[in-house]
Amino acid sequence: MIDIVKTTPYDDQKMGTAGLRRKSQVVSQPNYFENFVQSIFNVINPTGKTYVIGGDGRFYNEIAIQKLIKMAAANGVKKLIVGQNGYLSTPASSNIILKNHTDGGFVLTASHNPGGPNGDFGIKFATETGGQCSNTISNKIFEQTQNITEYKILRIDDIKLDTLGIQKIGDMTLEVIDPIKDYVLMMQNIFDFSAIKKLFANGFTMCFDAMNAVTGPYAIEIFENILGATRGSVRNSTPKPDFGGLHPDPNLVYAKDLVDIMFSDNAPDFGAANDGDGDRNMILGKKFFVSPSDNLAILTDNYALIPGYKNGIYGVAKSMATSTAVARVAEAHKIGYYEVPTGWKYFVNLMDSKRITFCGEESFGAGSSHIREKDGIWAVLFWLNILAVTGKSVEQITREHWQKYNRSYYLRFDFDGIPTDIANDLMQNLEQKLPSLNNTIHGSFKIRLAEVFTYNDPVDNSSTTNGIRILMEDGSRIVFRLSGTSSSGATLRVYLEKLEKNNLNATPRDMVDELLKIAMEIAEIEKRTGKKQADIIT
Ligand code: VG1
Ligand code: CO
Repeated sequence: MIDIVKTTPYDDQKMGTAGLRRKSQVVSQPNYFENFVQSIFNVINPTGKTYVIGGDGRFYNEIAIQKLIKMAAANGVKKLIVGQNGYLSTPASSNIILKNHTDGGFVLTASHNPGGPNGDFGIKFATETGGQCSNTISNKIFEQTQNITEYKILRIDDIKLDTLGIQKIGDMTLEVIDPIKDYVLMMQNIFDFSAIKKLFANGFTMCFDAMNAVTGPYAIEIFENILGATRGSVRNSTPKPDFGGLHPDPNLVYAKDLVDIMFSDNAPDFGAANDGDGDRNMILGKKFFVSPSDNLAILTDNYALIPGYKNGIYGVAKSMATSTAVARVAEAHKIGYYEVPTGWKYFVNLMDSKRITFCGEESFGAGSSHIREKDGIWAVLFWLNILAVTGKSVEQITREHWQKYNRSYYLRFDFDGIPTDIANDLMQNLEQKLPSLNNTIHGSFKIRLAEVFTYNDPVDNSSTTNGIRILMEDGSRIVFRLSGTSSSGATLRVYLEKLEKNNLNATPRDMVDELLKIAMEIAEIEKRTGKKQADIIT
């Protein structure tokens, strides 16, 4: 029986950089999740359509997925494809959407944010493109959330999601699928699995940290079972609702155990980690870290070594805040190059129109047009493939890259938990100052251009502004943005890039120090936020 439940709006259901992300306690308020889901259904008119559903297994996933299935049935959805036990990584979900030509999908995740009752929960909504919905759609959904008065839900017992196969929920078909199988097939079609198998057979060692999140089972299957990495190469491999207390953000700060292993004397040859929903990656060599911006540049430069790309790539795109390392590679290979606002949704049109094949962000995200999301395990396999066919180490590959293309020293400084009005004022004040900054000299830097970044999408002609960039004459840059994924308060992100042609062996912190001082001063960070230094540096 369909229940029509009366409800009243919540005013905070606007999607950010990647879906809706809120404290678990906020999402579990009465009707909060239902309001948001019904608002999506009101916009997309789901009658007779097919959607994919999965999640990263975090706290509230089980409850949310039951609600979502019952609401889909009540709203006339024809078919749902659901990952077994409610699990699907974000990249696996994108693949299922595309492979089955479905009308879209839902991933229940707050991605790299912590989980648990005191952590965060979230929902990413994808369209038939396999990528997250555009701003136009998310604005329409927000409008619905502001006017919602009722939602529809099927009044039935909870649905069992542990057995593969097809069942009927009212008039709707529900298919529970293996979350891993199709993903593995896709990876086997891109990479040289036999070369990587040989690499492991010859004693190559790796440590992959799944951070108690969704990629554990994928990583065990691919790296250990299929490719033959030693048992135990994958750590923290069982998804847990609170990620075992870990913050599943694969960077030098939060993946500390892995970093300690990789910087110890008996480090394995290769290290990597993924985030909560499996779309981010961190790459490490023996006592060596590859910055995400360099990662994108290196993968792009080496595309021809990978079977799936050996016939050529269309082009490459990066988020504006990402370092310019990949721009130099694009120029050398004479391929298309684009800069978009932060967030994977901006890459989708470029991939669909065959303008780009690869894309990436400084926030540990890289991917290609095999799907419409970033893909953590894809990046790891890409490296394994490079290492297998070149016989070189991670460090060697990266150092040779710098020799060839110069080095963009790069760090991101996050100032967390700033009251929203203070953060907005800071950005506004900075914006007003921009014209007066052009051509001014600050220590050893001269500002060439200070501007609000505006992206004009070449496909749908939409225009989006995202952050402020200060470009120096020598190719160095300072970028300011407010985060669109924090679940409370505001996070100011300051991205610093120092371009170096000769000094290739310094530490990034030293190299960007002067830029940091300039950034602090221009944006009046200490005066306005009271913070003398960043909370997190990645
Ligand atoms: C952050 C990153 C951005 C990324 C987004 C979603 O957004 O900076 O590059 O696309 O998270 O990643 P923001 O607005 O907080 O800077 V995921 O892995 O959390 O979906
Ligand atoms: Co993620």
